Amino acid sequence: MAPRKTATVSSRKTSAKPQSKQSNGGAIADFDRDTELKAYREMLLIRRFEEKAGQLYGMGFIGGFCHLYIGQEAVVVGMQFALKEGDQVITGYRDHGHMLATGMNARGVMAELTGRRGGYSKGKGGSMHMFSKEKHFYGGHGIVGAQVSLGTGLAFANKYRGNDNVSVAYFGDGAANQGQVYESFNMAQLWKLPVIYVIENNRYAMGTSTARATAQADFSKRGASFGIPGMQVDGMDVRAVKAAADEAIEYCRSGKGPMILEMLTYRYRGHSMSDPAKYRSKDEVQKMRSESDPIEQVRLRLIEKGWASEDDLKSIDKDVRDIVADSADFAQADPEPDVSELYTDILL
Ligand SMILES: Cc1ncc(C[n+]2csc(CCOP(=O)(O)OP(=O)(O)O)c2C)c(N)n1
Ligand SMILES: [Mg+2]
Repeated sequence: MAPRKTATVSSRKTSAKPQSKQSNGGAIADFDRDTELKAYREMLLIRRFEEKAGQLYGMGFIGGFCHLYIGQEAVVVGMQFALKEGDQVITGYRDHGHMLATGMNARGVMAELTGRRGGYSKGKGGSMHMFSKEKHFYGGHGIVGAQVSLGTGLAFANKYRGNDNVSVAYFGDGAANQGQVYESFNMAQLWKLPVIYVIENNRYAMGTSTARATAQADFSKRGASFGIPGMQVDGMDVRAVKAAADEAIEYCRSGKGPMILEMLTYRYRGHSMSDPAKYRSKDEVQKMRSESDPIEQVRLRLIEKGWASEDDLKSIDKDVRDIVADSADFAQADPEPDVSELYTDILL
């Protein structure tokens, strides 16, 4: 079946965006039909979930900060495809996608956003503070860069215990300029810790572009003085992410130490829900959406290869929308925590 006329995303190996390059030889994982469908479903779940969270925020159901991940879905889904049970994930405040990708359920995440009992932190944490030991998700951190040293600590624990788990510490281009990142790099390389540093370079730290804030804009080289290898990856192509993740995980799991993966990606929405977005043009955002969208790339391949019909994809979209609608209903109906919970789950 021919691709839809409105779609302009190319299904070539790499997307057409200007910063798109990959230094691991541009490796692209070979996805079979089931894997493409899984990637489509999982990225779509994150996208629809985030759209709904944005709506609920606008309606006043979600308070405080809320940072949406829309546009960056291929990074976390591609990485997660390469991990095994027991590997840990930690990230910053733009974290809902990471939670869903690790398998945390939509109800628990949405109910946490609305501050309800059924939320992952019993309604007491909110968007930036959710955890799941069961799914090996260690947060959700509002302090820029904090997760880098904590993620390094997770790797230290793995090494100390002698298991073969790796930890993945996600952080942004802005966080990459933070001092504790380099203290962590030093220790990780010194002790050959199994940690993958995933720098999600979405080109902006709040309203500041990397061009204005970054002396070394090739973030894959940020570990060079410690001897930590890095790769620059097309973070809009889930197959490129998976290929790079496979390489990094093999390297880390075999005891060689940390690795950096710089994911070239883009966020479509503002930094947070209260961002007037005056630092970039609408055209820039539109160009990324129409030329490099990670979900549209998969959709086109599925159609072009005859692996799915428009109806098949509509039915996936319906399933996903149902999950998200159910989570939103739950998140509005579930009660808020009881006042007696004010003094539980805290360190005194
Ligand atoms: C230590 C610290 N400094 C400043 C802030 C305010 N702040 C929140 S997000 C952010 C930008 C970080 O950008 P980046 O690391 O690129 O991540 P992105 O938001 O693009 O995902 C800043 C400066 C903070 N939360 N913590
Ligand atoms: Mg950024």
